[in-house]
Amino acid sequence: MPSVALPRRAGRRTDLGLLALLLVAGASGVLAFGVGTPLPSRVVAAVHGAAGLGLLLLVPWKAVVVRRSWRRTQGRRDPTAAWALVVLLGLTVVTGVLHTVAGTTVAGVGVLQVHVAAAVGTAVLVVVHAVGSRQRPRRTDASRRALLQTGGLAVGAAALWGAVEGGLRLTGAPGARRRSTGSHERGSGDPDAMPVTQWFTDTVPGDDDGGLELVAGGRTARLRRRDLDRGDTVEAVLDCTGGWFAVQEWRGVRLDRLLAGLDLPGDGSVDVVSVTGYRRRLPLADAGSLLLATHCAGRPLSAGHGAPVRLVAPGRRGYWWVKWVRRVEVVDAPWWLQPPVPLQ
Ligand code: HEM
Ligand code: HEM
Ligand SMILES: Nc1nc2c(c(=O)[nH]1)N[C@H]1C(S)=C(S)[C@@H](COP(=O)(O)O)O[C@H]1N2
Ligand SMILES: [Mo]
Repeated sequence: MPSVALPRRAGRRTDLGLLALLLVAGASGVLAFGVGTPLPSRVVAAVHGAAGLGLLLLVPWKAVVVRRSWRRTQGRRDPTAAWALVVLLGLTVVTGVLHTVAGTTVAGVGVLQVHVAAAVGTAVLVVVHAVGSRQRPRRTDASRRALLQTGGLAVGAAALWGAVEGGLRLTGAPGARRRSTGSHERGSGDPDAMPVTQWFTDTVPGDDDGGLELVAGGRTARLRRRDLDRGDTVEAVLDCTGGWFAVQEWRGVRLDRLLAGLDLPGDGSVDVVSVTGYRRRLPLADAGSLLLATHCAGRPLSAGHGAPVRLVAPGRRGYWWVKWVRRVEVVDAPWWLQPPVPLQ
């Protein structure tokens, strides 16, 4: 190709802009499942919303790239993968906004579950698409002009996010009352109205009153349910990554009180294991804020919500709140030595 030709791949910056926004949206989306405390979750959700909405700003430019590509290839390329990408990304954005504006389920479908599934599909297809089209960064991408364009895109994305937030407040849509994580309120103070949620494939077990095994320093103690209701109470937010939250008063025994007097490692962890095998490992240093709860809102836990006893982990997302706890074991291993999310 002669050197006087136009840049062979004009529209590169548009594509790289899309790629950057997708990377930020994907990373912040994953991060969103890991944060539960107000400030970090607000920042992550805002960055995520801005990056996701910012994609829309590039649609007019991308349309030029797409039209030119079609003219050039004249139907010689199979468009299926490109169309699948358009559809999946569209579904991702629409479900993201729908969850933000309206709530956790729409016509019985968990909007956020669809959102995450569509996002994963988008990620796979965009890698195939980007690798296939070989759109690489160049040295000139760090030019003053390119930096200004990047800044403009970031400002535009933030403005779009701000406009959505403002719109929610003006219209009083449910989204105006959502939590810092983006979750919508469901059944606060009323456990019967709170959803019963399993992380992945776990199921509510049948009646089990084998009690609780407490394993520490090579010794095992067996505790009955009534040994665990020691009147310690805490008000805490159960915030499910499915997109809902509830504030409840939980009652039972604080973990540090349960472990008092035992021979404990200085910086160990505690494995909290369900009768179903579902498990999470938490730092022993958190024991003062963790509760093994037998009651919620003054009533014994229902089977669905974790009877006879469940973990209450304030500030952590719902998947840490192990239900139907059968064993609590103090271990030397660090808490992060476990799958980042449960596997069942
Ligand atoms: C945000 C998601 C994206 C969507 C929905 C999308 C969609 C499309 C579509 C429909 C086409 C025209 C059909 C085709 O040539 O395959 C196209 C062309 C193209 N895309 Fe994307 N794209 C996206 C992101 C990207 C990214 C991240 C890159 C690279 C970093 C990229 C690079 C290209 C290139 C180079 C072409 C032109 C190919 C040619 O001229 O023949 N796209 N894109
Ligand atoms: C291709 C990747 C993704 C894109 C383009 C995307 C896009 C979006 C958009 C546009 C919104 C609405 C923002 C608003 O209206 O303010 C949203 C919300 C949300 N997304 Fe994503 N998303 C992606 C991946 C993910 C992933 C992987 C997760 C979680 C694992 C996730 C979790 C969420 C959550 C929790 C919200 C609600 C945030 C809030 O209400 O403020 N997203 N997403
Ligand atoms: N054993 C077990 N505990 C579990 C789960 C599970 O699937 N199995 N799901 C977790 C998730 S994802 C959430 S959001 C909360 C939901 O608690 P709830 O059903 O009482 O509302 O329980 C957590 N504890
Ligand atoms: Mo959850």
